[in-house]
Amino acid sequence: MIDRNAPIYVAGHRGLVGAAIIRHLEAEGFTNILTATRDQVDLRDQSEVSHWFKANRPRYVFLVAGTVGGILANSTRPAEFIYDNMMIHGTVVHSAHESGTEKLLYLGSSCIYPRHATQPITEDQLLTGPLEQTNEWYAIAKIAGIKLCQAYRRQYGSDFISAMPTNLYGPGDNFDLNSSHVIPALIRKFHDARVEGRSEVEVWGTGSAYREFLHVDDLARACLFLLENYSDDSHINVGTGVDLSIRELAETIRSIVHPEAEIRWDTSKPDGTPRKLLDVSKLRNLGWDPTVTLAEGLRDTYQWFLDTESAGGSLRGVGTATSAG
Ligand code: GFB
Repeated sequence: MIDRNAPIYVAGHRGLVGAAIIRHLEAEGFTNILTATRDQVDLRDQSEVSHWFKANRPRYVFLVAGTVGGILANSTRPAEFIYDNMMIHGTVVHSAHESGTEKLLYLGSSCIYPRHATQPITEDQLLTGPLEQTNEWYAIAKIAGIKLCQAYRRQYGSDFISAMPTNLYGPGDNFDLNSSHVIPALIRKFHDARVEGRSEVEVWGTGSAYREFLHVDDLARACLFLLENYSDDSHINVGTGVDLSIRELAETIRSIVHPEAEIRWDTSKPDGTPRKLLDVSKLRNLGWDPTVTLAEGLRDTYQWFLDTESAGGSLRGVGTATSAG
């Protein structure tokens, strides 16, 4: 077990994932959690990051910062997605090495795998075929992050590990329709239609794409579990091992938020990758399993949306260069 008093840095603490990791670390009794806002450190700037690491010397690091977004943001903002993420991965990994960080966990994404990967996707399918075009910029940056960790491990013996989560959702998500992922987008669309007395809700694509979803609190548990129990050159998948079609997802969210609504499919919008179900046997064999079902997680996320909206809080997440999840 990691010493609960050791300095542990969460890069990206205001994002969906980072905020969930902070909640989990606090619940686990960590007393020395380090964070830095974008005003304090621009994670794309090597000199700022090096300076911060030298001053704070974290013993452990969760590298969960990045510019993130759904299918539309990925396809329309390719420069931000590749530049911000490549820079952030590079500066943080390098500074962690320079300042003697004992262990670092880097978080990637299931979009690193080829568009036509064999399902469920095992870790060894990385770099075996062409990527999905709607998110290849982000995927290339995420693959570079894995390779960075491997390179520092090989050349310097750094204990830097990589976890590849499936699609995430949960409290603290981004509900802005131009940049969000599908779950917050559909919660927002069905909710707004109900409140405004509309019965028709537009959902993108054909509904035939399949996606696997992991609640962010489960991901946070998995991240700490891996930091404490995993040390290897190879990245490791993190998911539930179960997926569903976007049509089934839309119907499930409709039943929770606005059961009378009718769904209209906007087929001018892309489906993206047809399926990306992760093979999670490697993680299961280490003894980790998710705990939140999709039905529970969707209810919990909708409740968070309602509570935050009525309290006047932010529903836009933090899709910026230092703090997204
Ligand atoms: O969540 P999403 O944007 O991410 O879209 P991806 C998942 C599926 O939901 C796609 C459909 O088939 C979308 O067409 N969808 C339906 C919608 N209605 C909506 C809507 O209103 N908003 C959104 N956003 N989708 C992202 C990647 O891909 O997943 C990233 O772009 C990253 O690189 C992330 O890997 C986890 O799964 O398609």
